[in-house]
Amino acid sequence: MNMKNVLLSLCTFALLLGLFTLPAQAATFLDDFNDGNADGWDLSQTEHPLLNIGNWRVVDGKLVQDTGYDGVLALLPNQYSDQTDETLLKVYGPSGATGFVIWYKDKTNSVSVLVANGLIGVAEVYNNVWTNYSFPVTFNINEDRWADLKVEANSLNGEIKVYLDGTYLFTYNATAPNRVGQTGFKQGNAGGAHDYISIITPDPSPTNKDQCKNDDWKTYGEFKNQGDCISFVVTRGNSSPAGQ
Ligand SMILES: [Ca+2]
Repeated sequence: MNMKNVLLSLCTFALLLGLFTLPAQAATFLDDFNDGNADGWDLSQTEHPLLNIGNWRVVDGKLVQDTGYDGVLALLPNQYSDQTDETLLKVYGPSGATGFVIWYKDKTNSVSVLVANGLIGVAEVYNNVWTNYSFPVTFNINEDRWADLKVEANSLNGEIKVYLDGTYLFTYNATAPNRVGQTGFKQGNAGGAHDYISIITPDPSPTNKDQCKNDDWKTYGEFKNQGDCISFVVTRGNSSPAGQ
């Protein structure tokens, strides 16, 4: 065995033992539907008790749905916790609503942020108990315009920050403990269209002090020491990592 192979073997052995801990990286998912299909999406889910799954299809590089039913879903298969989601959407008149569903566990556990005529509605569902919140916005459904909706969801403290066309509007404080699940679109009434979606997931953050111990704080790539990591956890994310 020559030296190169020895080194390679040592590296492989070290990797197997988990001696090398690489910082977790932020990731981005993007679909602009310009390939003409919705491959990878689950278009068979709905919150509607009559199980109307809608009529999702890609038209001219946009994902559209307009059956007139409520709680029609288009879901991605991955599980997300912390996330920044952005989409360019159009709401269909005279009654449509469309936007994001996040932390979707099943039809009795999720949070959704939908744009409708003159408002953005948040619905938090925990074990089939609904909490609804409505924020008024200047959005006339009859203007037939496209709008950029962005949602920043913090799974540690439950804060969901909502932006429309690049302007911060409000923060909804989720209280339900379920803060991980699928992400996708949710529509009601006349439905609407989505030109693209992007989902940015940040470096995962620790949620338990034990995740900071035994040098595990190093794996997050954002703390200067174990104490910094623990401080982040006990303040539920309000104490930013010292490295940022
Ligand atoms: Ca598109």
